[in-house]
Amino acid sequence: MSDAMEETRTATAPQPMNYDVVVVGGGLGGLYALHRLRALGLTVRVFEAGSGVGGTWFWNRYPGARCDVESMEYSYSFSDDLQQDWVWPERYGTQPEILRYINHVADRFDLRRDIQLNSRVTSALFDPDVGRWTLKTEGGDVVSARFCVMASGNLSTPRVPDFKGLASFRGQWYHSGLWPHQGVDFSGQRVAVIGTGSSGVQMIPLIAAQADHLTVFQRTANFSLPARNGPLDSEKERCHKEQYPARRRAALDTPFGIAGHPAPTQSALQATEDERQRAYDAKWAEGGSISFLYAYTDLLLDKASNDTASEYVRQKIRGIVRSPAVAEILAPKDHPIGTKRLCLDTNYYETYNRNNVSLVDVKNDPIVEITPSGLRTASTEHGPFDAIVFATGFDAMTGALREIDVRVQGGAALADEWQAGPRTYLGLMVAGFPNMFVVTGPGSPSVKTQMILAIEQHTDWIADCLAHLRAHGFSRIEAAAPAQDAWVQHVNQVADSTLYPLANSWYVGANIPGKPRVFMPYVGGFAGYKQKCDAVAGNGYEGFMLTP
Ligand code: N01
Repeated sequence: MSDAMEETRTATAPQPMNYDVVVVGGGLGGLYALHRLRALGLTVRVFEAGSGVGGTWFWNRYPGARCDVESMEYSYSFSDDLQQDWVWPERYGTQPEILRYINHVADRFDLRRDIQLNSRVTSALFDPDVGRWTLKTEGGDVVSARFCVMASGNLSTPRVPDFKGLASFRGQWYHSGLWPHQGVDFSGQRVAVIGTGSSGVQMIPLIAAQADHLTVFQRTANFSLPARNGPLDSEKERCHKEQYPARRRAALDTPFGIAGHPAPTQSALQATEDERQRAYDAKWAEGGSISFLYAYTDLLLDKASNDTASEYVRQKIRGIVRSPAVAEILAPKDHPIGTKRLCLDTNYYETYNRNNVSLVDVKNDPIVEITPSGLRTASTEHGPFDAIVFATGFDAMTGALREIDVRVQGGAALADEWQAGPRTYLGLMVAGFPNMFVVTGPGSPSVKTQMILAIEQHTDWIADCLAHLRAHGFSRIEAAAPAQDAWVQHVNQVADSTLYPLANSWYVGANIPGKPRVFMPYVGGFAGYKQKCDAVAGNGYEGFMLTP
């Protein structure tokens, strides 16, 4: 990289505007990237599609939206002052609270002046002759940068299934990830919710409490555990804050990037039935998914072990839901617990005991069309409904990147390169796409960890890498194809050694018709992954090609 990194905008700046780095996305990843890279003296511009910062937490405003990782963990660690000052009122942060926090971060670290809102990036083109990326936005902005950081999110491309007849629906329809900012009042309405993933499970109890009648359309029964949310105990908070730096360091040495859960020491099959019952009872009472999956060493590795935990939760469902027929529909039987994203809820299964809630199993009787007044499954007309809520998820992990026309001049688009599934080196870079970094990309632990920790780890790595390039006079970095091939193979091997591939989950793209079935996140554990990234950097960016 030349010493003379481009100067930022001046009154007479030429078009396109030139930066050292353009960051795509103003969520938790983009904000930290801006903060971290600006501190290196680089000129940075962030483009964000929304009218505010916050990414996921800006868009997902559905009733009951909250984080399923505890708030004391799910927050930035880069500033001790910030983590000491911020007070989380509840064990799990609500969407409004987390969005308030993100806005506070944007103000506190003076980030807004380098963020352009309402600006969806549509293309990114690398010119190998001049070694620069040119990005264009929907609104016609054109910017040029030596480096491009894609912080466009893993769950940021909402997906409404391609149902026939949606345009004919006379009521209102909503998607969990595109929720109206003014909120929705379902009072007195007949509402349909399609989808029972984390979003559906969180919103269903609240919509049921407000609506006249709620009909839930479930394709796959999902395991959900009680969150046991509540006000954050002030003594607990004080202790946590006292040990914050140590706890953050400890989190780096865990598989999920979350501290405070002692590592299990034995297989579920080594315990007696009584011991297992007591262990699962304790986890159920404690609330939280990491703690439950951490009851034994092999719940995500051994089907027989997993069966003990899966059956425990099925029995809980049967104990909570009064109608045996409804309980059986709700009790998941087609995948091991934890292999689809485990949900956390407050009164989810209890909601099916309400008189104003019905459950429709659309596994064997799929939705075939939306009608003007409701919807039709293969066998039955359902409705009338005043509103339909799609809690149908996202084109996960690759959707946002594939929507941007990313390419090197004269070369194939990233979307085409990934036709058969995403390929990255460490989830950080893609061979053939120089100077483009991905924050928590496919092939990294990302969604299988505490996301903010994963974001910080990736961004720190990228920042250190840029500093290294500058210090050593390199202007270009690119993942080498053999290193990428080996990493992709490793990611697959690790996934195949677990139970994860047994589920039709968004981790394998199963929720998107036609999406190649490839296990996208790295499930070898955060700690080992970070060591690998550090070792790669320590060995002069092994597996990357650096050119002056
Ligand atoms: O989406 P999902 P989500 N007909 O894909 C169903 C994070 N998150 O928005 O399982 C009928 O999990 C689909 O059925 P199936 C978290 O990582 C976190 O709920 O594909 N049904 C499924 O039931 C989460 O995992 C929080 O068979 C259809 C549902 O819609 C991720 O975001 C809160 C259908 C989609 O579930 C995504 O969660 C919310 C069709 N044609 C989200 N198509 C926290 O707590 C899809 N479905 C932090």
